[in-house]
Amino acid sequence: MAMKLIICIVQDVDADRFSNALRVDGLSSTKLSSTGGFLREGNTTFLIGVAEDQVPTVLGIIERNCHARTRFVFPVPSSEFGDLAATQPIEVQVGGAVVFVLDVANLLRL
Ligand code: 2BA
Repeated sequence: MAMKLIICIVQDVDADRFSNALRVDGLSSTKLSSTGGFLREGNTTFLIGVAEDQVPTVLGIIERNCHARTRFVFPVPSSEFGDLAATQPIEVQVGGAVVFVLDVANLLRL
């Protein structure tokens, strides 16, 4: 059976519940501390190696445990002296999760 690597970026607030839910279903994962390039805030990246037929299971666990949230952020002013228009907060929807599913050539334990 082909293997897949699921790279999944979630909000920190969802990370523990998500990690526990994976473990309950007997799925291995590695949790990395990461930082979003846009918000420049901490988020959590999971590496999850699974057989291809387990991918839907993982996607279901993500959907049940990782929720979208709205954030309001102040954009960086466009000039040194700022710009009144740029002081208005903008609404940003974060998550539930950003998920990449990659083919795995080999899984080796050496
Ligand atoms: P951040 O880069 O901090 O982005 C947080 C949220 O800000 C994003 O939520 C998106 O709604 C918004 N956003 C990002 N770039 C934007 C821009 N140029 N203009 C306006 N709004 C923007 P999500 O899409 O749910 O992404 C959550 C986190 O997932 C991201 O945090 C980043 O760490 C990661 N991510 C998202 N897309 C990615 C990608 N294509 N490659 C690698 N990491 C990604």
